[in-house]
Amino acid sequence: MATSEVREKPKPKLKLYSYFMSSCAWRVRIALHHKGLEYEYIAVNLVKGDQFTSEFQKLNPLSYVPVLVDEDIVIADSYAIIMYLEEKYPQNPLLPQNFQKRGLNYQAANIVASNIQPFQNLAVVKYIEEKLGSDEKLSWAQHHIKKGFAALEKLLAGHAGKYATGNEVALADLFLAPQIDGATKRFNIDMAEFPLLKSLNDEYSKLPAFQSAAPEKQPDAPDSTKA
Ligand SMILES: N[C@@H](CCC(=O)N[C@@H](CS)C(=O)NCC(=O)O)C(=O)O
Repeated sequence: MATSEVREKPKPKLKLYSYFMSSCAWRVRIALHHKGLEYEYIAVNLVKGDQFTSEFQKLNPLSYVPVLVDEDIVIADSYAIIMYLEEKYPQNPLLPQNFQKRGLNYQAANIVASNIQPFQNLAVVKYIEEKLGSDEKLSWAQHHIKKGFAALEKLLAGHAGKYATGNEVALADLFLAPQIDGATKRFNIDMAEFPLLKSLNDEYSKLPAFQSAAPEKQPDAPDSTKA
């Protein structure tokens, strides 16, 4: 090879279809960084409607990010992707050995995934805003976030350490960090009402895997978010 020739870095085999602001994609980005897995970032602009293209719908007929492609395996849904990664790439595990802690992780992650985020998803809040106005949109999202956060505070009390279920990062933490960030930045939730969750979030902000996965660090984040 001539010295002037530049050898291109081979592309990583994992591909993540993501949007910088998506809390669901953010969960998976944390898992990938936590496990030290390199991946190619493929931006899907949810505001422009890239999720509705026929090309993307071949990957996820529900038209949601995230989608992970691992060679010929395609998986949509953050929970499914993270469980897949946990089983296929067991380094830096996300599920504790202790069964009670494991169960708590499933429950806490699902409170975010099933009982909070779906109520504040882009398409849902857009629909509420169109039908009922922007005040209603905000109070709708706040109601569901606060209900879920109040349950999480009670559920995790007595189990949390530095992180949600002890002193090791686990599944629940991947769901909590993006949810708390979005709640404060997008929906004006005052975390003083939820001191345990707030203290967990302070710890997440110190961790490199969480920092690298943050929206403003993503290739599709506008420069205005990168200050
Ligand atoms: N249960 C799915 C939910 C996926 C989801 O709601 N994704 C949102 C972003 S966080 C999305 O793509 N929204 C696009 C839209 O509402 O059109 C998961 O956890 O991945």
